[in-house]
Amino acid sequence: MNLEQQLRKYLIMGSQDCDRDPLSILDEAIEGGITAFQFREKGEGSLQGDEKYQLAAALQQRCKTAGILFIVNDDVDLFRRLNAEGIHVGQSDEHVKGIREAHPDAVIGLSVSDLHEWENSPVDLVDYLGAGPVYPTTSKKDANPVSGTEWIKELKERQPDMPVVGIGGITTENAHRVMEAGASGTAVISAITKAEDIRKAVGEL
Ligand code: TZP
Ligand code: MG
Repeated sequence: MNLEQQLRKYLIMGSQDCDRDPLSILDEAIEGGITAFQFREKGEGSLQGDEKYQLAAALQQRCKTAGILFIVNDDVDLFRRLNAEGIHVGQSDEHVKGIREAHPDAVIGLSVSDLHEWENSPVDLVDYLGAGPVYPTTSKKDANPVSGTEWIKELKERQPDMPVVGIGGITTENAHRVMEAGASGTAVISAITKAEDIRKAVGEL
């Protein structure tokens, strides 16, 4: 699988997103057919320190066994300590240039919410872009204004060869619109973590 294919069904999750054991949620999502996983331990109720590390390491092991791309959100130290395949950063996170210099082979993802962010980002140094929030989301308290699927189209016009994943408020119902706009994949939290039947939800995405 190339990176674009790996980004197709992208689960983002931390313990704060889970009403039950994160490992069993990940297992069910893997059975359902996710292709990438991002460990995003962040916000109210999230784990810190060794608890965070232990959970990340356990989730990473599951991904390794299943052959699924494992990406760490934000935390460059954790990414290094785990020797993870990839890191996803936002606009305010540690600068992409330094990460790229130290880790030439890492998969680096960058969030861009609007043209101003895109113009001011080192987009040539990253491997994929996260575009959104495409729709309103309740999973991220400080989310930017909704960008709609138009933003994905615009990014693909500007950088046709750059894989883009849509993020924010994506459900089994609207995921097709994100793909039709040119995205390589859909990155979701609640559509999977809050699904009654996780395997089915991943299949429908
Ligand atoms: N970044 C932009 S929106 C978002 C993140 C991490 C949250 C996505 O969660 P959900 O539940 O899929 O809307
Ligand atoms: Mg961030």
